[in-house]
Amino acid sequence: MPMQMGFRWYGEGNDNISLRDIKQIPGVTEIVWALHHKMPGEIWEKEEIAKVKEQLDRYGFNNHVVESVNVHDDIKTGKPTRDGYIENYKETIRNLASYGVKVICYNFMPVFDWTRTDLFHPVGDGSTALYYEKDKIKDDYKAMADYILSFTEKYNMTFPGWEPERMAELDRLFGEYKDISHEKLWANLKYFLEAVMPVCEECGVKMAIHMDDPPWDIFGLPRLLVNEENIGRFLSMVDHPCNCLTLCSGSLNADGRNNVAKIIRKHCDRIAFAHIRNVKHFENGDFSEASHRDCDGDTGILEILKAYHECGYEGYIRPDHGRHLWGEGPGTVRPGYGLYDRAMGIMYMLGVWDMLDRLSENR
Ligand code: DNO
Repeated sequence: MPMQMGFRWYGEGNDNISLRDIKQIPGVTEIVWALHHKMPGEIWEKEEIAKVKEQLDRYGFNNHVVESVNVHDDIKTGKPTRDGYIENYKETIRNLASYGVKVICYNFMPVFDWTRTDLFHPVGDGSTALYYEKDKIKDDYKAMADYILSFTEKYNMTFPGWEPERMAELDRLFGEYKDISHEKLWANLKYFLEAVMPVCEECGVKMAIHMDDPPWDIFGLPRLLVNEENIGRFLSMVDHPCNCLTLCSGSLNADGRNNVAKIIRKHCDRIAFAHIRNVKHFENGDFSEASHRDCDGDTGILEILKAYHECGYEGYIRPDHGRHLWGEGPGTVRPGYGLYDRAMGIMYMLGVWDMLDRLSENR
């Protein structure tokens, strides 16, 4: 079985890109989906899951990968209320599994999910891409949240992990993380995973943690999934076949010291979901996202695909963020999630993969 190609879709009425459009991209069998109206901690009900499955079935797409079921902050901070939220999470896992879901992507980043300072930064060829200006992410977390929320409000588009309800309470949230050191966060992650692993095993679901993006502490908040050493610690901390990774090449390689291909070769059996994205670094520490073509960035896309191929990777894969092209921009697409560049990314990856198949047959 080859790797299985997916495309992230925000759902009916919530994404300007339709399943009909996605159907025309060669090689896509998986829709990476979520119930985006759900707040962290809420149970995903069977009827809601069934509805999405029906929509995907109509186009012959699989619903095997969910991105994300977000984890409630009380679980991350280890509050006494966490047990109730963990019970809800288990119920969600059972409900998803009963409709065929196999992989659940999630993250354990405090307060903020992915963080960028410019959502539509000119790349230089007329397109725009997500951009990170290091000096802007210092202490003023409110300014950054306001910038992101100004988009969500203006264009009536919510971004996962940036729920306005949570962002409205930033001071309270930061207060709750005040005493959460890296070690406490590790312990809370372990507690959560040990609680859900038996349900995953019983249902045949893999939990696939997303890398922290960017892979370093921001605004004094600890981040864990940041490098090879910590990935190793994570996997051995809960050494269970259902405790897996969403290995996001772009998130990891925002720190140019991370060699993603090496990490793949080391942990391929525990990678359930691969996000492929290319990043271009600037000398001052800023970075821009780039097309999937190897030479357009510094992430080493060819070596990464070669590593997956050599390991016989059979898991799920998707192009991650793309640039915004040909009229795509604020209001028409979610930042990073236009149609065209992600579709081209898929064709690039499949081209490389097909050739690797051919070369290995001839060997
Ligand atoms: C960004 C995404 C992340 C990812 C979550 C997983 O575009 O890669 O938001 O979905 O971190 O929980």
